[in-house]
Amino acid sequence: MHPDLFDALPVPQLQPFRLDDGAVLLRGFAGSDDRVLLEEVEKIIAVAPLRHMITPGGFRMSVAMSNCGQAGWVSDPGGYRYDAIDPETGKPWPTLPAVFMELANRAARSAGYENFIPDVCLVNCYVPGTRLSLHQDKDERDPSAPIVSVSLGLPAVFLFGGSQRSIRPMRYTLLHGDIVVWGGPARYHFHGIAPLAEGHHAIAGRKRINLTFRKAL
Ligand code: MD3
Ligand code: FE
Repeated sequence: MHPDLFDALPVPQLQPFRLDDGAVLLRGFAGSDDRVLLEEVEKIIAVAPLRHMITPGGFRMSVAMSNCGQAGWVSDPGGYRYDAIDPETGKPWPTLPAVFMELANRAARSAGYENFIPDVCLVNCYVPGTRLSLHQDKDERDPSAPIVSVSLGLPAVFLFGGSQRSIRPMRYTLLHGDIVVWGGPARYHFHGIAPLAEGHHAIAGRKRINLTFRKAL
């Protein structure tokens, strides 16, 4: 059997795995919604194209990004912000698809967060070689709301550090269909993605898509 055929098999849902205080890994939680999710991503990026944003330090980000929802996360030489208008198109971001909302809400509930209603979904697109250096997510208004992240396509090595950059990160492989709910103290920990390895995924092809659902406004 060609190894890619395994990618199409459903991932069994294991026990929720505690990564840290407030951080829960739900293996394969999005596995049965994968095709619909990727179709919705295609529709989003047809309206709000993937782009490499520029950091406030002047560097072009390795990850290609887009957003949907009431606002989108944007970076430019002026800084980071959530903006209701996509600066590339001058138009509002596409709306959050119902299947996105429902999945994020169910995942948050499984991790103990009732009534999680995200207003933003950041879409990250990785190809082999793409990386995301260690950072904290601090641009969201409500610190009590978790972030829900959904991994699709090629596997990635997730780097999970601590409250200071100097703490050496743990490494976890995130697979197609995995969801992580980040709340509690872990919500503000440093994290990143190691350079994506070469590969091909049966459904997503030569890329990894990460969706992060946030209550940003
Ligand atoms: C831990 N994305 O978009 S998802 C990001 O795979 C981001 O694209 C990575 O970091 C990716 O900001 C990692 C997992 C994740 C997302 C948000 C977090 C982990 C987090 C916020 C706080 C702590
Ligand atoms: Fe992040």
